[in-house]
Amino acid sequence: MRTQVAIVGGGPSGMLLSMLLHKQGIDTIVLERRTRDYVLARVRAGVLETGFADLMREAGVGERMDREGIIHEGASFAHPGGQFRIDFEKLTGRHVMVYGQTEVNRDLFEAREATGATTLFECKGVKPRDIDGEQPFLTFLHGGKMNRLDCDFIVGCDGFHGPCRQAIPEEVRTEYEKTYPFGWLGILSETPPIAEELIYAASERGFALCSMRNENLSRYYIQCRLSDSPEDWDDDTFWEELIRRIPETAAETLVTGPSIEKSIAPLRSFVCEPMRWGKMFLCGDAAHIVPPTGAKGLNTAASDVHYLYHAMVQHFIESDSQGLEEYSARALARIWKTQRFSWWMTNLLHRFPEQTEFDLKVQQAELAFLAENEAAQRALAENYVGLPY
Ligand code: RFL
Ligand code: PHB
Repeated sequence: MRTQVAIVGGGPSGMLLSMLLHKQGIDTIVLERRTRDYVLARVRAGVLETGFADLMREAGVGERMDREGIIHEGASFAHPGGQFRIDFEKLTGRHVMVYGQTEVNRDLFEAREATGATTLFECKGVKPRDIDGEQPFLTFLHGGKMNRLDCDFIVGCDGFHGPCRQAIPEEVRTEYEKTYPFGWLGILSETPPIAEELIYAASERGFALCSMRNENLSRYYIQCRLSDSPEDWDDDTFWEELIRRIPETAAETLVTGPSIEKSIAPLRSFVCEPMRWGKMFLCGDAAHIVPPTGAKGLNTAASDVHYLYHAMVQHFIESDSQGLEEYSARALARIWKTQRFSWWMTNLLHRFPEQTEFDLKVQQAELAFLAENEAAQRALAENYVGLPY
């Protein structure tokens, strides 16, 4: 088998990149470890920056998103001192869109299938080879036999646990990591959302977030201990705890119901440098992870895709490799700003086990400042709607 760009991973990064390249006549093959159904069942991100939505449109996959996605012009922030709204549209002239990652992936799968391009599911033991040579290739088990895929470039869109980052020699790879002493317990329920906009709540009992997917599908999160498991939290206990963490006026409108999904995600900040080695490039969670507080994981994956897509087009169509040479540095410059914002939002809104009385007072003062200061609100809003590419 041979292709121009071999993409490892059929998550949103891999599928979006493959569709954009296909539109430009650049051939790709996507290798995915899981089944199609498994990938589509993973409940993850819900908030898309305008830049992400624009890329979906450019890839020719934006129609359902534009029909069913919900525009959010602001979000609410609650804390023990009160509640305030940040008006993204007024402060930045921009907004975000609520449209689930599951739907993004479904649209991308269906569009790619319609092109007839090859996506191989259930590929085992994918291994990038000769990435610092002239002829990179991948080996993998599929359909009961070993296969070889030759290509011009490999793109690792294989998420945090994938094999591509590990293929960069340890002596050239630097990994920056921060783990947080808590996780997020998330549930999905077929109930109407509590409010029209998201509510981020920094309560004395810990963080809570009220989000949504559509008018009859709600997504809620609460900060939990790392040692907790979803079985420790039956639905009633979850709703009781959520109610204690959100403002009373909001709690009065909460419609509870059985959860249809429940999972715990640990919080982590992580960056791998460089994001290119020889003929292999990393995109999305394969190279970086943010804590979900700023809703930036999927959106940062999209900015990588943007830079790499344009660099590939420049290479294959204009025979100019400068964009590829600059990819890692350009992507990392934006990633670090997003890392800073996600880390800051996480510190602002969570309770930390080691927090001193001084730390708490500073946190409260920061929330009070944000509640009343337009410049501070604008800084949050500009990051939340997405920094320019
Ligand atoms: P993914 O989605 O992890 O996809 C990687 C794909 O690679 C496959 N793979 C392999 N394929 C072949 N061979 C191998 N050896 C392989 N190993 C792995 C995997 O099966 C998978 O299909 O990475 P990608 O495409 O870079 O996308 C990143 C996003 O999924 C992620 O950043 C977001 O979900 C993060 N995130 C959020 N991001 C946002 O922008 N806004 C949000 O509101 C938001 N909320 C969230 C989130 C992540 C969460 N969790 C569960 C971590 C909320 C949560 C709870
Ligand atoms: C979500 O709806 O899953 C979501 C929304 C906002 C975040 C994180 C997750 O900051």
